Amino acid sequence: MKLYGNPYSNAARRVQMFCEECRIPYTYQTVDLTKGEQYTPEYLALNPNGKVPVIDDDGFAVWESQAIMRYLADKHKAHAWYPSELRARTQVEQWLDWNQTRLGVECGKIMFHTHFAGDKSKPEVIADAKKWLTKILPVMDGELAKRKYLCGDQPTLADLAATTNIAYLEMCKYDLRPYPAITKWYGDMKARPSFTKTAPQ
Ligand SMILES: N[C@@H](CCC(=O)N[C@@H](CS)C(=O)NCC(=O)O)C(=O)O
Repeated sequence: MKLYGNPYSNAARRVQMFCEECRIPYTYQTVDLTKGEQYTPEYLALNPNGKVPVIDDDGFAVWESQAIMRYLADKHKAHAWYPSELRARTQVEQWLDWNQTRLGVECGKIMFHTHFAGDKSKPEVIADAKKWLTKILPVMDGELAKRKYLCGDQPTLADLAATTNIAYLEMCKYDLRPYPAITKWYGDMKARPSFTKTAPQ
């Protein structure tokens, strides 16, 4: 399987972390987003969105990081990461959706306007995202105060996905100290070899 990603992409990183966690064999193809490699006809044939990640699994292309994770988890029967029991799976789905539609949106804005937008950086977008995070992060902190990981005693796909978004906040020197349960959880996730292995150099 070929994974097309970029080390600074939170979305690509969560897929790579999952491959590392489950020892799923993959070759990593770096897509240079600054050179527009995501818009070449060859790349767009794999992912018409012009974004990373995408996988090419023996001719089967899948894009959207969390869809890729689900596909790989089912394919490799990684039930601990993506349970088959209905309610346990639904909790993972719930946090994955929350990650994409709530947490990730604001973390992405902060990361882009802090590190990538250059002279197009908009401080007002960062300020607005930070305002939203004061509503979003307490939800996560409150739930993590009740259990070690988002869905229980063991990490799941949801923890990997959220970790790469919180890592964006750390790269932007966002102060997580007001959220002790997130801080503790993030420390645990960072201690995993899959986090170190996938860190941008
Ligand atoms: N929802 C998508 C997000 C993909 C995405 O936005 N990727 C960014 C990097 S994190 C990208 O490739 N940006 C390049 C561009 O927009 O030109 C996923 O989870 O896979």
